[in-house]
Amino acid sequence: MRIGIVCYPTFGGSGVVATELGMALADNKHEVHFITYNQPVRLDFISHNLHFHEVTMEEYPLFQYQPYELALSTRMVEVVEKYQLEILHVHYAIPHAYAAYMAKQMLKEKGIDIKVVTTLHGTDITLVGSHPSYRTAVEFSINHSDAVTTVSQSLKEDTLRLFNITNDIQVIHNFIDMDKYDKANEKECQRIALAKPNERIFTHISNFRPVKRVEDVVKTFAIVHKTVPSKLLMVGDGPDRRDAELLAKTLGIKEDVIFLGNSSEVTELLCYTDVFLLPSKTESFGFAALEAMAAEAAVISTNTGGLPEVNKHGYSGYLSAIGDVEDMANNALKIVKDEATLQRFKSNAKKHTAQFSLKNILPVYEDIYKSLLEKVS
Ligand code: GMT
Repeated sequence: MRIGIVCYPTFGGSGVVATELGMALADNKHEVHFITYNQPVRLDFISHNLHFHEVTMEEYPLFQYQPYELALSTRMVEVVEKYQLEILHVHYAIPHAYAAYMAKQMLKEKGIDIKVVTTLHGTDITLVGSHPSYRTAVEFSINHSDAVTTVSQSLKEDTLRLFNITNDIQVIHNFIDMDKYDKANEKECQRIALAKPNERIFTHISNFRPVKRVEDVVKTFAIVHKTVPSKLLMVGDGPDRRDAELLAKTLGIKEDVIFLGNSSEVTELLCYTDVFLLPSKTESFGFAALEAMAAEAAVISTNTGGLPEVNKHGYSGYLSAIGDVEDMANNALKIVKDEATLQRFKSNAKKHTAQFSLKNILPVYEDIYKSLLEKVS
């Protein structure tokens, strides 16, 4: 099939999932075209069946805000026509689903029936999408997509609760390419570069936005650090990074909290990790936690949104109420208290990711595309 993928090209979960999906589809002999404003960060190669089309914008002094969705829908029309795409798979409703609807209408005028699949990722529904400034347009574009998917059951329920949805929604969990992690696990992990042999390594990866509650990461770690020699790796960048750095200093643990900034070497960094911390306020799925589990890290997270669908309480890690750093720290201490318990949680975490394996999830997306192409409109 010839498939266009529209996503944010950044380190955010939706862009990462969309890029991994596109690369896996290309591996499976489909022709994949990414349409976005930059080459996606995880797209590390372009091949004969994997293409990238940049969306460019014309600056004009009258515009206080650049009309990105206009440029995006124009580019979608061009690429669909030029490469005879059959499917447009847009990730994150705002503004991608809306722009895809416009592209679909423009293509219809030219006698082309492009099928639009919208995958909802989380904040496009829970935080931003349901805001009165966007709600009507988001609801319209969900209802006018040819197929709609959410990355968790919890996000489906949120979507049905927050919008008046007349379309079907299929839940397709985020996935992981187990082979990639198995290969990474085979490599020798140079832990000693970051921590002493007796130290436990905790990791947090995010875009450091308020929804991630990065200060809770530092507070949780500070409690654990009092009794267990340990290091905290903070991977990513964003508005709350500075506050987290200041908090680590105030709590007197600055030397053991390492801020690494954004990284494309997530698999390599996760190989050091014993426990992954994700104390988010809301999380439709928690792809970062799934990646950590695939790299054999136990997970301490909140029990919000789709996290209970990913992290199994008492098995792959523990779930706590939002903001309850004492509980998160106590749970972390239960995991790292002795080597045997830690190894059991780490291995359970890895086992639990099997149900999210690319091998299981990719055919589900392919089936959606196929069934749309079989439909006569
Ligand atoms: O978590 C973020 O801030 C990034 C955001 C995104 O859209 O890029 O992530 C969302 O999509 C991910 C992939 O499906 C999910 O794993 C994240 O849970 C979800 N984030 C939230 O719901 C806050």
